[in-house]
Amino acid sequence: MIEHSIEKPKVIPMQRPVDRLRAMLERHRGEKHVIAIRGYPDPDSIGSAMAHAHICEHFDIEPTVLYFDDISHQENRALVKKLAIEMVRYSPQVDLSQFDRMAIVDTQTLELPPEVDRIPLASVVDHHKLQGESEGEFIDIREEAGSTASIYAEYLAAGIAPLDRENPACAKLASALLYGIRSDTDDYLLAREVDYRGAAYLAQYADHDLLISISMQNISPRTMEITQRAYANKVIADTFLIAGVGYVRDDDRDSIGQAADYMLRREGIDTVICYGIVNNHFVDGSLRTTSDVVDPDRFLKDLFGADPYGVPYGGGRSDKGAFKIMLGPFASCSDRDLLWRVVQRTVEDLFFNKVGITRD
Ligand SMILES: [Mn+2]
Repeated sequence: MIEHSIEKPKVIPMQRPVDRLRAMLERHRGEKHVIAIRGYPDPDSIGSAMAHAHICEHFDIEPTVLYFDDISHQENRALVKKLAIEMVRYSPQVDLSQFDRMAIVDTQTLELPPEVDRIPLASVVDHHKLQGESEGEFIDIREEAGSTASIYAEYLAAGIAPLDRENPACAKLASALLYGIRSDTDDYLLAREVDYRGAAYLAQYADHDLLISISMQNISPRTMEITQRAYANKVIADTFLIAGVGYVRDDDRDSIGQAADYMLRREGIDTVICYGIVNNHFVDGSLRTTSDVVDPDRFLKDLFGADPYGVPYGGGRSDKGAFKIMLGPFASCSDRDLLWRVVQRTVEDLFFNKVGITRD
């Protein structure tokens, strides 16, 4: 008889992320934390920040949600207004010395003003591609999640800070998170298990009439006009479509992405890049793809490279990406048409070169 010596497997206690988050927040009871939203607030980052604030309050931590760029999409403005979300727009007048720690949601890389960057990092919760080592006491980065809101829904479902059906603030929070999941997963087309689980939990608490009224926001005339310009300027190469929309005001920056969404629906097209000069200062663009072979993150990093500090001009996730290139002193060019033509020509050249098609 052969005896197998059976080694007992070592039991390594696997701590769930929610337990690690709880332990981190326990350590900081009584503090003031700032929750930073990087870039333009979108439903996912807004909902996640609200959830983080709600959880902080449960641990006797006073939260402040801080954002840096204007809320430009009309749906996002409706979200903030209808949910009466309290957020502070950053300005040098905001007294940052009052904050003990900072949490960042829906991003890992901080492009924050240095005075904000100095605040010790308590947590990083995100679903974008891992950007290398993040420092922070608590880190939960899950590329398999369709939204950061789904990760926060998981914490809430695990009971870290209970939701109360009778409390209107909880209904608003659940609605915001649900909206974040829906928005980042393109109406659940890209949703994975964690997103559906989060949505199923939140659905019990959300205000569904409110959600409908937010989604019914109309397309602004300016977005339609920018989409029209994109359509007029489009260049099609194989299954790619690239369209420059010229000069765009800062407030309408989101229209570039919306124009790209719209163009992607054209039959025979699987990848779209729309771009324009925003606020007279930078080239801003959006990439949308349904292609199996185009990885927006790699595509944009290859296309535009990085600045002298190694920070890439663009990046993204599986189905979309964005880029931003400062014009620097070129912004002062007195001939706006000429400047636009230079930008357009350069972006198109880089693009055609990358996809291996020669311009005729
Ligand atoms: Mn997100």
